[in-house]
Amino acid sequence: MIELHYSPGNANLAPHFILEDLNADFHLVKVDRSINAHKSADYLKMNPFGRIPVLVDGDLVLFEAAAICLHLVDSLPGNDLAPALGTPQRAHFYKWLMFLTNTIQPDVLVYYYPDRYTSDENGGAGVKAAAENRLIDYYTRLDEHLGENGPYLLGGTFSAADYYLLMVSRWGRPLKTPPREMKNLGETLKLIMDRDAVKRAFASEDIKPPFV
Ligand SMILES: N[C@@H](CCC(=O)N[C@@H](CS)C(=O)NCC(=O)O)C(=O)O
Repeated sequence: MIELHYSPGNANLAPHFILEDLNADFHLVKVDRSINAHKSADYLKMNPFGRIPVLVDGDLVLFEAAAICLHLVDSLPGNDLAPALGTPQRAHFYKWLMFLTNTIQPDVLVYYYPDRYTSDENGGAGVKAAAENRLIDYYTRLDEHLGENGPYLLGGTFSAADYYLLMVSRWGRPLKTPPREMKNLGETLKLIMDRDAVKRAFASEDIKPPFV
């Protein structure tokens, strides 16, 4: 059985949505962040970077949320969460997933942990403000894309990248212009949150509304 090591609302959410969507045989293993369990010797054997999530699938131990998502859509049978290999749509699927994980996700970390990104003890506020502006700009570009080519990242076709979009948009809740308030992105988030898989994942991670 697949194991997903998680902490509520962390980067495990997108893999969790996929597991729920595909009715996979899996269970959740909670990582107790209050005691830094993700820095324990046992956890570091699975992910030497001490980050959440980790997926264990038989002999395979995998970290990096986007890699886990790709592994799940590649390996779990009977799913249409990614376009066919080798097609232009598949290429766009990779593009959006990589944009979300390579561009938005790192700046979310800068926004939440600005002191890690400066050696100036008074520098955190400026680092955070700059990250906030970059994030709002990225979400705004996504909003424009969805206005022209929505309602999903791949147009009319829902994909696992949309689950990733919901995860990273949730993290934008405290921004001065949050993703939920953007016209097209806000509508897309509502559509994604209407899926049973999302409702089940939020419930089992004990995440309460407002979700975005
Ligand atoms: N690129 C990694 C980032 C994972 C990550 O930063 N996870 C956060 C939680 S959302 C974490 O483990 N934070 C704990 C820490 O930084 O000590 C991924 O996508 O899996």
